Amino acid sequence: MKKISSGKVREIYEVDDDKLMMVVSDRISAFDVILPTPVPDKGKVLNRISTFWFDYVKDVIPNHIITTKFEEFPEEFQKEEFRDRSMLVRKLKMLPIECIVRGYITGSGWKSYLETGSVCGIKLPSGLKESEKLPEPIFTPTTKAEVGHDQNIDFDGVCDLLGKDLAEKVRNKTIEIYLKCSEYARTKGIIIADTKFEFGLDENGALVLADEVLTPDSSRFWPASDYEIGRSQKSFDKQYMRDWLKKNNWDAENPTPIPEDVIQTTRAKYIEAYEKLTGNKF
Ligand code: Q0Z
Repeated sequence: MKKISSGKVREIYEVDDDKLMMVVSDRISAFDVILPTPVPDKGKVLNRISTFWFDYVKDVIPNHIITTKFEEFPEEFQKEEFRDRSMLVRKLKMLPIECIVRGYITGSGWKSYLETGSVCGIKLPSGLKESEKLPEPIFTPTTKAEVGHDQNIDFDGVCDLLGKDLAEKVRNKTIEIYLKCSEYARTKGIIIADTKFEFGLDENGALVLADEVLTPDSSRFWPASDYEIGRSQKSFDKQYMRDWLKKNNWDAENPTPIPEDVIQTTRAKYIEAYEKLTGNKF
């Protein structure tokens, strides 16, 4: 099996000329490093969340999924390590941008707003408070850096890379998908503050939603019950882990194992997010 790309948490294998296998591990990152102890079932939960959203927006945008069923995987991928955590997908020509959309002003967007009043060339109203809901979601794309941090670009930068027609389509779809899904998630007690989509083009040149969609790894999920303007928000999934790492001065240079109760509490949060969003038992 040929591994073509390895992220911190996920892996992609080449299947043939037009198919890829995406595999989601149980690894978890916090403060930008992979922790030494995996969270059991995290990969399965994230794969199911992503699958749920691909289906939820299938009338807005086609997606890259061929199958998520183990029995339908190519024989060489029918190994237990791939079961329930993998997707067979169409190989696309990926667009060279990350389509970030923000419904709330936080993180690097908040930093940019404080410094310039704008994010990716979009002027925002004055007087916004940290974590405040924006009047409407904003498209704040980045270019994919091979090494180091992705770079913010404005809409004209996207037009230079994709051409005006495709740039407008990608921006409009990004906002439409985010609005539909974040409004739904809000009714289930979860605020999706921001997220990142990746798109590709298929063999006919059609725009297709790819990668993972609206998981806690690609998005900021906040518990709606704790939301308050004017401060940073608690992470739905990682707060307990982050608090423990901080309290214990956990050091990535000396990566001691994470205690079982911290892992189990974190596992339960991923499962809770899945069950709240989908109404299904994990
Ligand atoms: C997505 C990534 C991951 C590391 C390549 N359908 C597709 N066609 C072509 N390329 C991709 C996809 Cl999803 C593709 N990535 C991002 C995913 C591990 C990097 F699981 N890279």
